[in-house]
Formats: sequence, C-alpha cells, structure tokens
Amino acid sequence: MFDLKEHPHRRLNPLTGEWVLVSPHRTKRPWQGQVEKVPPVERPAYDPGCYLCPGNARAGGLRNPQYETTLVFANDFAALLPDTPAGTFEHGELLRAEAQPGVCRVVCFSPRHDLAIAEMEAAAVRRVVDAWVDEYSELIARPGIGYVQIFENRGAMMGCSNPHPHGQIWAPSTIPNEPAKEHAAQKAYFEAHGRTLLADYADVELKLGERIVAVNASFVVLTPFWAVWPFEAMIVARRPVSGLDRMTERERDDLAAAMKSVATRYDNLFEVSFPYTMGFHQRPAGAECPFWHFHAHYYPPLLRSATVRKFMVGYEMLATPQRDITPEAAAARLRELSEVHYRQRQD
Ligand code: H2U
Ligand code: ZN
Repeated sequence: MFDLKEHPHRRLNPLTGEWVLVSPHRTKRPWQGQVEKVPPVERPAYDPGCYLCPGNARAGGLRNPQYETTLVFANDFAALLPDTPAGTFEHGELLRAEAQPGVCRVVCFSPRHDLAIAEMEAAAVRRVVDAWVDEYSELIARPGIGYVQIFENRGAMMGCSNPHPHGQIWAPSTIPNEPAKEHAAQKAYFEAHGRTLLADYADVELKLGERIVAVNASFVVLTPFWAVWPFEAMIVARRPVSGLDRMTERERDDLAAAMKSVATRYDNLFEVSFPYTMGFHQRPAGAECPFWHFHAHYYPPLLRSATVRKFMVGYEMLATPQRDITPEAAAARLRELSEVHYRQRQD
C-alpha cells in the first residue's frame, strides 16, 4: 500500500505546475559533509560601521537620516534603473533580449541594528507592514512598472550583506518568472472553479491540520504540501485579498503577527538566527486580478541543525528538487515551538 510517510513519491505544486521528489525513508542517511559556522549572536543596538544604522554614511555616499521606525531608500547599487532606454535585441529565433527598466529600494525594518522581525515588538512589525503597503501602492500604480517584488534575505548563508534588519523591493517593467507561473495557474483555477486556488487550498489544509503551523483571524501559516526546502513555509491570507493595498487594518496587524510567529519559530528551532529568503506574491500591475491571492513564501536553507544546510545540487539542479523530511514532519516541529523568542525567555 502506497504510504506518503514511507515511500518515495513526487508532489505537485499547483501554483507553478512543478513537481518535487519526496524521499521520506532517506532521513536516516549519515552526514559527513560541510558544517556551517554558527553566526555570532551578540550584536550592538547601534553599529557605527553599519551602512543601514541611523545617521550613518552609506556605501553609496549618501547619509541615513536619524530614523525612528522604518527607512526606505533607493538602492545605491540598484539592479534595475528607471531611466533604462526601451529596446530589444534579436538575432534569429534564438538570441533575444529586452531592456528592463525598473526600481530597486531598500527597506530598513528598525533603527535597531540588533533586532530582527522575531524580536521586534508587534507594533513595530506592523509599521514595517505599513511601509510595504505604501511602497506597493505607489509602485504598482507607476507607469512602466509590471510587478513589485518585496523580499528579505536574512543571514550570511543567504547572501545577505548586512545583519541590520532590512529587506528589498525590486519592481521591474514585466512580471518575473515565479509570479508569472503563479499568475497563470491562479487564473486557470479561478476560471474553472470561481474561487481562488489558495482560498481552496487554505480550506483543505485547515481541515486536514497536519501541515498547519499557526493560525490567526486573517492568515494561515503552513508548510505547503509541495514544499521543497526542509522548513519551507507559507503565510496564506484567509480571504482572497489580491494585494497589500487591499488589506484591512486588522489584516495588516494579523500579517505582522503571522510574520513574527514564523520568524520566532524559525529562530527557536535550532536556537540560532535562522537564515531565509522570504517574500510576498501579489497582484501585478494593470487590470484587477480577482484570481490573485496574497501570500508569503519562506525559503530557509537549514536542514537538520544550525550547521547543516540543504544544497540544491545534483539531481535537483539537473532534474527535480528533492526533500527527505516530509512537510508534515516539518510542520509538526514548527507547530510545537514556542512563540516566545529564545533570546527573550525569562527562565
Ligand atoms: P542584501 O539584503 O542582500 O544584503 O542587500 C542589501 C542591499 O543594500 C543591496 O542590494 C544595498 C545593496 O545594493 N545597499 C545600498 O543601497 N547602499 C549601501 O550603502 C550599501 C548596500
Ligand atoms: Zn507565490
């Protein structure tokens, strides 16, 4: 009898149409590979050498104001530039290029160098949500912008260049690959069922319960059935809201709470500052999209401890991503963790 807990199988990601190989029997294999360094835990509240701390000079030459909540500035080393001239390059059928104008910004979450989302007050995280709402609303309405990707790279392991809590916004003229796949899948599902794919998915998961990590009035935190990364998670809006700009006050509070819950559980898992890439997927620019359902993806690289990471190599680069620990087992571990950060515990 085929058993998801025992037998190798593949699972479909309905948002992208891609498959992931799950090998639950493989968690017993020995590990003699690379061991990652645990990053130092103690950071000062203010670092005179940090280019994101209040009042400091940035690498680009400009100076940060003495900000007290959040700070948003144009990326000094932007990958996309607004004044890029339009144009295409074509050499036969096979060589194609297009100019890609756009905007890149940096969002500092807090003036405190040492506090990440997990350790910030809920009200302070809510102010970060408000900053994202403002940025998204402004950029999505701007002529020439096709999509607004809000994201955070956290930790040196994820290529983050600075421990000061911050994220980025890249807003290109077209819809990038990942949201484009989700756009097509959500559109097709909505046309077939008259409901958003993720509204139905959240309902299924709430009924089954085994992949639920946390729930509040507006959001569900879960490990998706098709998760690729060992402790991958999603925050899914319980209402089919298409973007940050359409959220109620309550939903903004609840998004902040859900993000704090994920980040705290992650840090508590191995009692380290847990690295990840996270970001929101939401409606692109242009026409109303009733099929778009706001959600966040969290992609953390760690596997079995603070020092053992998962590598996407071999079969995964050449064929299909693979995972050992099941999403159900990962959800169970994340679910049982405390929502009090390990560095803030009194005992
Ligand atoms: P990470 O979050 O991946 O570390 O990136 C930080 C961004 O901050 C990066 O895109 C920008 C870099 O270009 N940056 C500035 O805009 N000004 C600076 O003074 C340093 C870094
Ligand atoms: Zn998505």
